[in-house]
Amino acid sequence: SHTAGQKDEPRYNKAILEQLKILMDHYETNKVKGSNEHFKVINYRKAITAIRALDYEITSEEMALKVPRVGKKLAQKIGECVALGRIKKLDHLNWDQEKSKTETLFRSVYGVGSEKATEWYNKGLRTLDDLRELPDLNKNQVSGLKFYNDLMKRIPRSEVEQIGKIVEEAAHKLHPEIQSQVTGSYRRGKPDCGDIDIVVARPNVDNGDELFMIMDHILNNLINQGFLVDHLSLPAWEDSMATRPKHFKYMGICKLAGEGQIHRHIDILVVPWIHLGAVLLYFTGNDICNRSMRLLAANRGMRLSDKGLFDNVLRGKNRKKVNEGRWVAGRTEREIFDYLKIKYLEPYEREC
Ligand code: DCP
Ligand code: MG
Ligand code: MN
Repeated sequence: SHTAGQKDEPRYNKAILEQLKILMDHYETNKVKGSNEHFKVINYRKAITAIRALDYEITSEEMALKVPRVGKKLAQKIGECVALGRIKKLDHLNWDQEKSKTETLFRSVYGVGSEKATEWYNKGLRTLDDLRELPDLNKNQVSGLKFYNDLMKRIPRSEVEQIGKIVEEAAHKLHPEIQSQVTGSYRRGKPDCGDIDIVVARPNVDNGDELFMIMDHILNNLINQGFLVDHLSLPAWEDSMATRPKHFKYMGICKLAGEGQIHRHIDILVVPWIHLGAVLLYFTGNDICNRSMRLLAANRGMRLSDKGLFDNVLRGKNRKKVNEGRWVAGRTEREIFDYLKIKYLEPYEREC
């Protein structure tokens, strides 16, 4: 998973933050796929971020309600915390602090999800060194553990830029017309990033063979110069029956040349020109913004994916779609916003 690096200890609202985090971890650990626990976790995360940014103490439920991202239910819990010293809900939970802490630690390793974390905890494993001795780790988990300390560190914008230039140069060496853009949290203007997300496309090229060749060339160049040091996931040629042109995704570990450089997680996408807007929109995020745009599209009988916006989507029972719909937008981001009839959001406005 992509976990942010350690933040400074908060100066204000310490108890509130601590207890909300415990509840959030509880819902994260116990969430059932597709249940509303998932949204609960998102709401908690948003509220915690907002409270962490405050430069004053919250002393009442009313004050809590005025904090952006804090809704009624959460404000009530915060009210309990300031009045009683403890959120009541915590007493009702079968809260196992060691279990939760350990599972959170395990989940912070690249390639480890909730199920694995629980399985390992139940087997009696407690530390990262315990995990390192497991004989059946997959390739991602091995790399995640090997580079754990480096990957936990945030990447300053200046370094993201340097890394972006290296990929762009490799692309331009093949053809100067090829475009390479850094997306993700960098494009949203964050001061530092968890990883580097790069989207590559060549004007008017949608053909899978050519896109695969572009990816292949860029990767070989980056491997040869010693920039890519480990691979998490290589682009593959599966799903040849797909109705839309294919995307190629690479995930790996890179490191800039020179002393004292840190291993970084890099994602590179090579995509059809016709889908570039949809990919930029998806890969710029953030994930919550993506989710609400998809929901908005669905509410209008449309479907939004990283391949574009589709209209006339037929849905049957349980809103299950029965056809793909007709592709109506996706060459540019603006096209998608326009078709959905919503105001264009600049990347830095997509912090939902
Ligand atoms: N994304 C998504 N849903 C996911 C994962 C990713 O919609 N489950 C989209 C939105 C993200 C983008 O892909 O913004 C890039 O994914 P990252 O995990 O790299 O997230 P960010 O770049 O936004 O943040 P970070 O700084 O942690 O890398
Ligand atoms: Mg990112
Ligand atoms: Mn990423």
